[in-house]
Amino acid sequence: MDAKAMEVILEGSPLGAGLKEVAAKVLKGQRISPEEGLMMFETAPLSMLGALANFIRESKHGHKTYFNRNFHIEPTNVCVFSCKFCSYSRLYANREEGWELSMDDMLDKVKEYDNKPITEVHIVGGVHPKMDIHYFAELLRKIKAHRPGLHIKGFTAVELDYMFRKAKMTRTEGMQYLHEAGLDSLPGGGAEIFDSAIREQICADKVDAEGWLDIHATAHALGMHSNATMLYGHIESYAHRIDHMERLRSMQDRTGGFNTFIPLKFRNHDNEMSHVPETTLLEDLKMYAMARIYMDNFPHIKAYWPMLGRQQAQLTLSFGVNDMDGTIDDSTKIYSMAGSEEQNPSMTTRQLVDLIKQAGRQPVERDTLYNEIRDYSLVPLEDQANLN
Ligand code: V47
Ligand code: SF4
Repeated sequence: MDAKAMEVILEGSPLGAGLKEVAAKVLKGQRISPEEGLMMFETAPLSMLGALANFIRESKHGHKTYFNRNFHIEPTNVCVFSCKFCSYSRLYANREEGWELSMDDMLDKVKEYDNKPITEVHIVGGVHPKMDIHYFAELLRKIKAHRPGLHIKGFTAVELDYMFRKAKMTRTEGMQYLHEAGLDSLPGGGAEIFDSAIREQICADKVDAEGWLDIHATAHALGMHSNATMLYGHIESYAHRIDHMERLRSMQDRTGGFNTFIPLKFRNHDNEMSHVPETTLLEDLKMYAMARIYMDNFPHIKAYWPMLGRQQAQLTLSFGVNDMDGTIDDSTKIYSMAGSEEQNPSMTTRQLVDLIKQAGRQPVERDTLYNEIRDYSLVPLEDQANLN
């Protein structure tokens, strides 16, 4: 639907004047303020948010829905921090099963993909006191020596902050060192909710909002790209979500280095916040739609399908989302332990393509930086049968 048609529908709708005004701004491509964002969160019907978010998504990307072919390595589940929403911190506190992969284990994992058309490895894990920056630089060099073309997206700002401080390096020195060793970009984890009062209650001991933002700004200054996340649906309010998105949006105005915003739904299984109920599907769709509407300078909004489940991820494609992450092939535990929908998430290319097509969208394989690799709506059906 084009903007004109949407304006006509809005005009005849029973929405309040304030909401109609904000919706009209969105349709004209104008930025909404934090106050307007909060009003939308609090009062707008989901149908209106969905229509606006879908309008933006289709203006930016048409029906294109991106995914990549990637796999994850989780070096360890041991973590010195104690985030209350994390199933690892409970594990560590109880001295239950901790595990760590050796350098060879991790390289073997990379070698498993030797003849497969994978473009990215995503490395993220707990913060192990003995795995320092030099250890990880060595890992990066070895991966690059083995497969130079593989994009390495690795280490949350939480892991990096710990590594840099331990090595007594400035953020620029540390980032440069890892970048030279082979680190190409940063994933978006560790952001949680930036508000200090909420952070104090859910993840008091790890890097704060300013540190998280500064580490990403440091990467952007070196020409690296990164993602941003927000852990929502626990003890935060809509105002905290707006504050979080506002800080990211302002930083993006300055650096332009973020690729994707990924809202992460809080899952309450087996952690110290199990008493906090999880959000409903309606609330999740609202969150994705608001993310698309508010983050006007973020090119992409991603639904991380293992957390949401496949069918809900399909639904988000009509609520602003244009990226489905990847094939993943994940033997990692952080999400499955927290109660995510998928225990060992992995999809073949064929399954991902089908999932996107069933939702009426156009599947496009991308690399980490969103260069298009293959448009699967153009691949003949007989060739699609052989995708893996
Ligand atoms: O920061 C931990 C989250 C994040 C729970 O950049 C939980 O492409 C929900 O950021 N319920 C790490 N979430 C993962 C992450 C990520 C994932 C996929 C792709 C990308 C990307 C980034 O996992 C943590 C935290 O917010 N997390 N525990 C939980 N109970
Ligand atoms: Fe450690 Fe990350 Fe879990 Fe926090 S969320 S306890 S930093 S693994």
